[in-house]
Amino acid sequence: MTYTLYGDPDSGSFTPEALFAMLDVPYTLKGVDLEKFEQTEDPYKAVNPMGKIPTLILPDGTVVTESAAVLLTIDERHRSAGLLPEIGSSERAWALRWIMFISNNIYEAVGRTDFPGRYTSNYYDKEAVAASAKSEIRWYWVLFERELARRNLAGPFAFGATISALDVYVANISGWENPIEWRAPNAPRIEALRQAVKAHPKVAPVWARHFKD
Ligand SMILES: N[C@@H](CCC(=O)N[C@@H](CS)C(=O)NCC(=O)O)C(=O)O
Repeated sequence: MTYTLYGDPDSGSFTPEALFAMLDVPYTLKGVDLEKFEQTEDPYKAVNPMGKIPTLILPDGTVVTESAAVLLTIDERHRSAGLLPEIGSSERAWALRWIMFISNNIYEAVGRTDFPGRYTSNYYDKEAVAASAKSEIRWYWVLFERELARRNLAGPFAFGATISALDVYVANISGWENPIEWRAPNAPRIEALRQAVKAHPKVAPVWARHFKD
């Protein structure tokens, strides 16, 4: 039995797919076409009643939803690969802080830009809902950019020269609502990190399946 991952191109399933590629761990990928709204229908709703991807099924059948939980589960089950710093270390606490920051704030706000109609009963408010979520997203990335600047490591990754699961997660989500024209001047460290993740030899083919830039 191997892992099963539910995902779609240009979605949050990039992170677990890239981590499995880095680890050389086999998994079965099951497509959930977001454009066809398959996430809102059975049989997928029976797997994840929230109707969102990614969802990871462990070899024993346990269902793991929520991108941060999926990422941490992969790290814990392949600990020797060092996808994140050692359990109990301060560096890991720093990584956990920003993984949760991205998951709780940025990924949440991306949902508001993608589906603004879910957040207002007034059809004419939809554009305003999406616009305010977009500026929130950018503000959150500026906060992370400032944090990278404060640490002032050589880069290109969050921990320096070595890629981590946090980098993969940042690269995954930082492209949404933020074209290169915004990223380059406003978040140059995040952009450098993103380009380094994209260029990682094991991640590059996964990137090509998901993203255009
Ligand atoms: N809190 C969830 C959010 C996942 C999420 O919003 N995924 C998007 C794709 S990137 C999705 O499935 N959207 C479909 C929908 O909301 O209908 C997580 O961290 O995994």
